[in-house]
Amino acid sequence: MEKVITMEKNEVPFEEYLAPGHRACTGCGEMLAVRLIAKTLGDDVIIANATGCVEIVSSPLPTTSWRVPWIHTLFENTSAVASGIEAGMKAMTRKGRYSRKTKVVAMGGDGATADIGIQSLSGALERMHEFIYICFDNEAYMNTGVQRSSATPFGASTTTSPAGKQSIGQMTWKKNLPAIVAAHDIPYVATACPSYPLDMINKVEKAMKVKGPAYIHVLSVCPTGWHSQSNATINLGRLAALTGIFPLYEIEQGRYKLNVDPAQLSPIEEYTKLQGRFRHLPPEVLASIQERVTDEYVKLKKKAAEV
Ligand SMILES: Cc1ncc(C[n+]2csc(CCOP(=O)(O)OP(=O)(O)O)c2C)c(N)n1
Repeated sequence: MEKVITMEKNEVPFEEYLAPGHRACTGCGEMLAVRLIAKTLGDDVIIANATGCVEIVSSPLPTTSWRVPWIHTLFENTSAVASGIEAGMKAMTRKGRYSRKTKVVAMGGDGATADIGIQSLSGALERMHEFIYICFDNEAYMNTGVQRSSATPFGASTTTSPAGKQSIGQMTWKKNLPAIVAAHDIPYVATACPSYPLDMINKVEKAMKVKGPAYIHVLSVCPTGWHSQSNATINLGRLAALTGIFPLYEIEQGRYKLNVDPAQLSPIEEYTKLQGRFRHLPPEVLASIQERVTDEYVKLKKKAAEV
């Protein structure tokens, strides 16, 4: 059987590198993304995985769902571990003791990436290590009980930004991590979502060919933390792109390209009304979120129009 079936054939690679039987919640968008990404990466890969949902559900001792080399890392050092593996392989190749082109991949949640591990990520990007960093963004610290992160969207209720008489939920706007990563001038940055599986696979394939660091930011719908129906996961991922709340785009050598660009954005309520974390929001707050989303989308479109 052919190893990697490319986008042109509109098919998904057949092999499974994430075994069935992991312990993710029903309807987890993140594990769907991990499975598709693992299929695309293939077996010549070493994965450094920060603590978080992906790590916890895939490696309860003494078992593992991983069929490829995989190491559990700390939040703070995931990108440093990946850097070390890549540098070590390079040195061994130079000495003629290693001849494979093994891909090094680092993975972490939004807490691991945008908050606790951002320093080692920034260092690895600045040193231009040849690795792929994938952030699985479920928009909170989910495995520890839905605490807010800097990637939690404005207005979302979490256990540490609870909606109530004193607060409308998260009071800050979602940190724009792809923009922070892009500021390192690395060759490839993309956003993706498993609701658009072929687009996501295509981006992983591109990232694998990059000389230097590549970064993919994956929106990972989380029914447990978002208080959404488990069968709404795929639809929510689509609505995130169609409302402009989570636009799908890539930045290749500094050039922006929108991958899903509807003629008209859907109103954000189509997305927010399906999630309990936004249920408390009054119309005026929803209107201000709508305004911000539209403004940000216009800015992104302008960047994509630049040649
Ligand atoms: C330095 C450090 N701080 C805090 C923790 C506790 N902790 C374990 S998992 C986790 C949340 C991780 O959130 P995220 O990276 O978004 O991953 P998710 O669980 O949502 O997949 C935290 C805070 C820790 N293990 N190490």
